[in-house]
Amino acid sequence: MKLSELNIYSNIVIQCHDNPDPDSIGAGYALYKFFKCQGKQVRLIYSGELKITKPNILMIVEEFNIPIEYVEKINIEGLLITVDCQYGAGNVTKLNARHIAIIDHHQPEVEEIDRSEIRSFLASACTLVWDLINQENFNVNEHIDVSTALYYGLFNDSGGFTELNHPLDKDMLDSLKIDNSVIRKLKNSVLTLRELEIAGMALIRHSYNEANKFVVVKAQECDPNILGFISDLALQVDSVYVCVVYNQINRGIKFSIRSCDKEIRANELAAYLSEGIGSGGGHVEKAGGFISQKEFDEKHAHLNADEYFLRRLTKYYKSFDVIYSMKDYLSVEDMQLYKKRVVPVGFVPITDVVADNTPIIIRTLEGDLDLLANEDIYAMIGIKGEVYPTTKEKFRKNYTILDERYNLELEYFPSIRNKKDSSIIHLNQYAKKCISKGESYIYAKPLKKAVKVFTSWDIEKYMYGKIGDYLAVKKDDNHDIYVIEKDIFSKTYDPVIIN
Ligand SMILES: [Mn+2]
Repeated sequence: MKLSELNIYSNIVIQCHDNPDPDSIGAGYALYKFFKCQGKQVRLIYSGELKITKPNILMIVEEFNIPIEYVEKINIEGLLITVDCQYGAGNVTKLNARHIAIIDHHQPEVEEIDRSEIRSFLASACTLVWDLINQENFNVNEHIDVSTALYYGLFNDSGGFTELNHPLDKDMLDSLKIDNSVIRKLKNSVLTLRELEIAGMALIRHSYNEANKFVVVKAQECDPNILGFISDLALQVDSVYVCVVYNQINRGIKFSIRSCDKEIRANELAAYLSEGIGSGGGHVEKAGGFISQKEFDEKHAHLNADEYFLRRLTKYYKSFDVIYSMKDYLSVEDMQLYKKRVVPVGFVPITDVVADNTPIIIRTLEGDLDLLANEDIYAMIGIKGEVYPTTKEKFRKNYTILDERYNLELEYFPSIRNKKDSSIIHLNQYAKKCISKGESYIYAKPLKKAVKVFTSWDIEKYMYGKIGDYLAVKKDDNHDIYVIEKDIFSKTYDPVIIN
């Protein structure tokens, strides 16, 4: 859905979820400003049993004169947009309205609303609104109150930016021009004395697993930031390598994860714990997620949340093998020989898009890559938008250039951020096709159990292979072990049939 599609309405009411948080208010306020500038009649409202009392929320509302109104059940003329929530869902009072739109970043809960934009992969509703108003050429940075509110919304929903995962979240964070003095005040007005007590009580009642050295902590209802605060503390315990801190709020379970174990990535564990019932992600050491109560009740009705986390974690630890490529020997006896197919991939010589010696970030769905641009680096772009740098010399030796644009329909096409001037270069405008010259052979087998491979070129970070992905080893180098994703494998390799 595009915001311009909503232009047919002259009366627009934007509704935050009940008991609104900074994300809902930030996203709602940005929409409010956007539609106001289009000359619409706009109201920003919330409903429910409770009026806002949290100190940081009162502060942001006051600081920017955000015209948010508390309403009881009312009838809506014109269009109603629910933001950071879905019309008809449990966390938002259902108001009488004939025309409805949804803008949200949680798991889809309602189906019957046509006009909806739900992107569950984003860390905040603020990011989604930022993207939507950008597409309408509305420059948020001309409204410092709006950009600061968006910033604070993402801050709040992502454990203080530690649980960011998607490149769009990072793009917004990098590009917002904000009022730092306000943010400083807000960051230091998060805890109430009551919440300090909640943190203390939560830590007293932890469940510790000795065998795997993880701890699960349940907190009472509190701001999501407190979960991060509690987990940071718990991880510092000498015998705790991984911790999960959660609480139950009306529509689900919010959790925060920390890990200092190199074989356990917090973001991956977050995705595992919420698989099929919510969403989760973040960084290697810090991550978080959300589980929808409805999905949880449907799939795990017999468990309480504590039992669920303890069981799921134990299952996780049993779910994978670990391979250290440099020292482990991999038998190829049960593996099949494959030849790499000649598929066009994309490439961009880095200095075609930024000046020599510029510090840059290459941003992809898989994460950020820090580089210093020089004439010798070519960015190769794979069929799923994955980027791997190569040298000019290797490129010339191994690839033939095709004079065609490399166009892929991706959720996020790789981009480059110039760290000197913060400009963004969208690589889809520059990528060209090339094909590999040589022949390449591997032994591979589909995984029956998940695996974590510490490859020979990165001993700090492992490659994760899910069941169904392929474990591969180069035919001519038995220490070059790695994982190939199922989709990529089927599009890239053919079995070699030996008669
Ligand atoms: Mn949110």
